[in-house]
Amino acid sequence: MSVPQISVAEEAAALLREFGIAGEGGLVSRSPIDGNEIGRVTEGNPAAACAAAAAAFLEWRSVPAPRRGELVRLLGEELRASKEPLAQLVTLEAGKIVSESLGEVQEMIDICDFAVGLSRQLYGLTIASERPDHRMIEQWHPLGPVLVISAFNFPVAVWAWNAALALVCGDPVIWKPSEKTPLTAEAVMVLMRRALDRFGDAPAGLVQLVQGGREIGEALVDDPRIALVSATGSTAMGRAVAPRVAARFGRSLLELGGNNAMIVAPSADLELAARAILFSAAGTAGQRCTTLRRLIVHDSVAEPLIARVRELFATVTLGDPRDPATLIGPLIDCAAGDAMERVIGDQIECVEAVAGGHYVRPALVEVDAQGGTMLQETFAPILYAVRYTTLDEAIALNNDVTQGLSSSIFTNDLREAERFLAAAGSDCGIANVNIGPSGAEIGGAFGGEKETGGGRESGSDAWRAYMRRQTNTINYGSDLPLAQGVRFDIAP
Ligand code: UN1
Repeated sequence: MSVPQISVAEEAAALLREFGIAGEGGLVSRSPIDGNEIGRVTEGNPAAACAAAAAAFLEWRSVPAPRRGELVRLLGEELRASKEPLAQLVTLEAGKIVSESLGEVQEMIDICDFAVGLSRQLYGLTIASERPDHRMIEQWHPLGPVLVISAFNFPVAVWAWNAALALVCGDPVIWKPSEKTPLTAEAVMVLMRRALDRFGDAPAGLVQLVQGGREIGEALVDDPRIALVSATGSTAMGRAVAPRVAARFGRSLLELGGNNAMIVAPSADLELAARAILFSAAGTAGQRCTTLRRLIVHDSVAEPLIARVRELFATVTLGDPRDPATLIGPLIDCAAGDAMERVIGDQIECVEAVAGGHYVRPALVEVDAQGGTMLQETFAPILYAVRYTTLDEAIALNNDVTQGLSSSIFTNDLREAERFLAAAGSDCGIANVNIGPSGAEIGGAFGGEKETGGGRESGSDAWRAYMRRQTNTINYGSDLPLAQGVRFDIAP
């Protein structure tokens, strides 16, 4: 396969036809590949969406969970059947290379499979009661409508992480995608509607898409009918969203900025580390929340490792993400290029890959000490490298940022690896050994600490955020003993 001969706009038009999307409306989508318009969508109505979701909840919460799982199983089938065209649209609208776009749709399929199994495993506890002839249990009930706010960089997978879990947990879903990637959201909704049609009797308003900008997002965030706001994006966005949700005592699940580090220790396999650095620092043009942004390298191996990374950065193929030879596609837009330039100045190397797109070579910036712009998350392929002498110092550097999403260590020394994973080691939600900080599987809980927001999505027991916990005490005796031995007897 090589780069299609047809233009980005023509390819997008063909894909939209294939999905049956009109591509009309007041909101414009542009491809980062060449900056051209590839379609339009219509702005949504937040109040109407919340009303429909609240009505759907009253029905969906009483559908047995394994039956709810059947809907997610059908969604997984639709995603399998349309994996390629959906991935092509992700490439056109988000600028990812085809392999990563296919991987993103695979991540959707994986979470559907996970959620189907989960629909039979929403387990509560049986708890020992201190009172005779009493039984205590804990149950998990559906929570209510869930709002999913997603970012451009994972325009479809992050919705699926949330929607697949929310649906089996008994919650309707409203999706407010990034304004930069509205068409992929429309395509996912087409597949969702096919699954809903095959399912048959799901309530109207169970899964909705509300397109729009900040004001639309704010109206949804403020609506008291939304029980959970699951928001993925920058720390600044989270800082705006979280207090609004808290003010109405709503629940939020935040997956915000990262400033992820990799420690490379003296015993590390340097070639393995260099390959992991290339993928995690430069892949997706540095636009993952899990992107490697800080390399903390031991003095004794710094020179050869940095030289090898420089070589890889200098030769990695940049270009049209539709070309299978390309490893690095464009930045999402001009503003992303400007942000990179503000941070590294004339060290930025722009590449004229496709006219109208913003293509930049990954940059490695060596620093003597951690500080300044290295503490920020700039959504671009900038890797800072700093040297260390002791592991304690390296771990302190790893932790000495305001974000706490992902981290990794390359070492063949068991003691070092375990110290990195221990309580006094990495303070991040994700800590890896001999792999980079990005590219997580769906089976684990995904998210991080500090300014990353504290939320966990995807695997493990992340489903609990989408349900309400209820503690039940049942008395099957003929007395009324009180807890803690309290006496409250009435005269006979
Ligand atoms: C994100 O960038 O918001 O671990 C999510 C990863 C991907 C998900 C990234 N599975 O890099």
